[in-house]
Amino acid sequence: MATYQNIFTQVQVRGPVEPGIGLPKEDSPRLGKGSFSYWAGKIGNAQIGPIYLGFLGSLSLLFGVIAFEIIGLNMWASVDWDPIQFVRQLPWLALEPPPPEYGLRVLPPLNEGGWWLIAGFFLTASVLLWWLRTYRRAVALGMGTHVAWAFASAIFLFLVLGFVRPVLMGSWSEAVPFGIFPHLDWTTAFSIRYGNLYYNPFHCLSIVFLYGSVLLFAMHGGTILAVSRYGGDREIEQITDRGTASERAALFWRWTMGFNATMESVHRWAWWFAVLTTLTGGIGILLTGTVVDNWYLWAVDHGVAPAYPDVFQGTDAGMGATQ
Ligand code: 07D
Repeated sequence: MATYQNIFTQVQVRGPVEPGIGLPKEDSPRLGKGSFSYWAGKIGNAQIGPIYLGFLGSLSLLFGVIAFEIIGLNMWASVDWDPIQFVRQLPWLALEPPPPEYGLRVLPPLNEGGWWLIAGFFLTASVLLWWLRTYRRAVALGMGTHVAWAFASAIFLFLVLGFVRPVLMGSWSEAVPFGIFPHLDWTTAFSIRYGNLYYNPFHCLSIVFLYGSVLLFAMHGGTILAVSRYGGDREIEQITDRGTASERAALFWRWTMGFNATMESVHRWAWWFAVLTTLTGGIGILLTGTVVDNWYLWAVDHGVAPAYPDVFQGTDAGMGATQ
C-alpha cells in the first residue's frame, strides 16, 4: 500500500517512477518511461505515463483525428479557407448531415452531407474502439468492467442520436450536426418540432439522474474532503479498516438526513445515476418522432399538461402537429 499513498493525499512523493503491476508481456506494451509534473500532482497523481496505447488505442486515436480533421477542414472550407474568419466564426460553423431528399443514401454528394457521413463513421469507429480498449484494459488489470459499461450507456445515447433514430426515421437529416452552436440549435429545433421535450417523461428522468449525479458527487466529494483530516481520503483503508473518518462521515449523514450510504454503496449510487442519465435519455430520443409526434399533446392526453383554452372556437388551429 505504501507505494501508492501519493494517489490519495496532497503529498507529492518523488521516488522512482512507479510502473504499476506486472502483466504478461503481450499485455503491457507501454509508451514512454514516465515522468513527474508538479502541476499534475496538484490535481491528481504527479506521475505522467507511461501510457498504454496498444493497437485499439492507436487505431481509435487515428480514427478520432481523421473525424476531427474532416470536421475542421469542412468548417474551414465554409469560410473560403480564411484563417481569421475560421477562428472568429468557429463556434457557429457546422458540418451538417445530408438534407432530407437523400433519405438514408449511403453516400450523398460530399458537400451535401457526404462528409458528415464519413466523419460520423470515423468518429463512431473511434468511440467504439475506445470502448473496447477500456473493457480490455480493465480485464487485463483484473478489474471489474464497470467503467466500460457506464461508458457504453453514454455511447448508447450517442448512437441513438446519430445513427439508430435517423435509421428508424428513414433519413440521415434527422441526425445531429457537428459544430458548437449548431448542435445546440439542433436540440432546440428538435424540442420545438416534437412539441416541447420538457413533456417527454424520459427527458424528465434523464434530468433527474443528471442533476442527481451532480448532487451525489457533491455530497460524496464534500464528505470525503471533510473527513480527510482523519484519513478519509485514503478510501481503501477506510473501507477495509474502518476508522474514525468513515464513521464520522456516515454519522454526519445519519444525523442530518436520517440515512447514510456506506463507503461502498455510495459508489453504486453514483454509478447508477450516471448510467441512467444517458440510458433514459436514449429511450426518450428513440420514442420521439417514432412513437410520439408531439410531447405536449401526449402530456395533455395523459393528464400531465392542461389543454390550451379553445380560443379559436372549435378548430384546432394553433395546436400544431397532431398525435
Ligand atoms: C450527448 C452522448 C454521449 C457522448 C459520447 C461522446 C466524443 C467527442 C469530439 C468530434 C451527454 C462522444 C463524443 C468522443 C467528439 C470531436 C471533436 C451525453 C451525450 C459517447 N435539458 N435535451 C438531455 C436538460 C432542454 C434536448 C440530456 C436540462 C430543452 C435534446 C439531459 C434542461 C431542449 C436532448 C438534458 C434541458 C432540450 C436533450 C442529456 C433545462 C432544447 C437529447 C444527457 C434545465 C434545448 C438528450 C432525452 C447527457 C437526451 C438531452 C438536460 C432542456 C433538448 C438530461 C437540465 C427543452 C434534443 N437534456 N433540452 O448526459 O437524452 O448528455 O434527451 O432546461 O438528445 Mg435537454
